[in-house]
Amino acid sequence: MKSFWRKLVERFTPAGGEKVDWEALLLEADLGLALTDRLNRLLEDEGLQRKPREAEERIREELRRILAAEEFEVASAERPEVILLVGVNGGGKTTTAAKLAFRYGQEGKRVMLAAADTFRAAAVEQLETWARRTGSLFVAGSPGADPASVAYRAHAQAEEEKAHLLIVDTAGRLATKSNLMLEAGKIRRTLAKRDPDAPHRVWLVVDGTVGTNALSQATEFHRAVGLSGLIVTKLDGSAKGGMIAAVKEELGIPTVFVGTGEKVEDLAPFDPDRYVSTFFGD
Ligand SMILES: Nc1nc2c(ncn2[C@@H]2O[C@H](COP(=O)(O)OP(=O)(O)O)[C@@H](O)[C@H]2O)c(=O)[nH]1
Ligand SMILES: [Mg+2]
Repeated sequence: MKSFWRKLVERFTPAGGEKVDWEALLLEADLGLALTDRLNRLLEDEGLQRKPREAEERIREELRRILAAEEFEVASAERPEVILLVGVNGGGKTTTAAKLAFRYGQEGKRVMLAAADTFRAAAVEQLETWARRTGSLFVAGSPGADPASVAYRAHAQAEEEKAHLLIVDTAGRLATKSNLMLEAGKIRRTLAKRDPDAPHRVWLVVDGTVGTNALSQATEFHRAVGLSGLIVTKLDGSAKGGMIAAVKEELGIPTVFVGTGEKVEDLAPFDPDRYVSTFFGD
């Protein structure tokens, strides 16, 4: 995330000391309608609209409050902990699956990657390569197989091989969102047949550069599959990252990790303090 906040403040502060157009500024920062509206009213109620420094401090305080940290530890349970990664194509699911495998592998966990994408051979190969590089176990279905059946079989194998963590990468047969959501829902229900607690986490992977479009993706996927967290990728680019606060405010879904590059190490647990500092370009 680059510092864009200062530029926005300049852009929305009229010459001659009139009041800053906070509403336009906050929307431009990708905070979404609901949060923008609430923050704007807050500034108004507290008489801070003409006090840019105090207003900024107040927004900062509010963002910190919204974004309380969410820790995720892989339990050393009897049965594998299952993470289901969902999202639209190109968002970074497969890369994120690899990054998570690398991260938990480093922590000494036995990780299995499952390619529940049986329609594009290249996608399966992509994940298999990552599995080899990260020293993870790997399961894929035969071409054309039902993704849910692949997930089911992967879970059985993860249990047999005593994996601590099973990461299920998904993709749709047709690249439409409704198809992706239907398939993700089916995978979710199928995994629950093997273990009523599985999947333990359903994380939506979104490209941070799409701005508040991430909020509509999260809304739709949440309705269809039920999300427990968000992973925002490509924050090394031009993304403003405001949607992280918007998604938490509107849907109550926390961001658990952020992606900051294409390498396996480029994944960090979401850190609200760091996020807020970066957001304001400190
Ligand atoms: N710069 C950058 N690129 C990323 C990041 N995460 C994924 N990518 C790239 O985004 C593209 C799509 O990623 P992929 O994992 O195949 O997306 P999927 O279709 O959701 O599985 C690839 O070229 C990745 O290298 C990130 O955090 N930063
Ligand atoms: Mg993929």
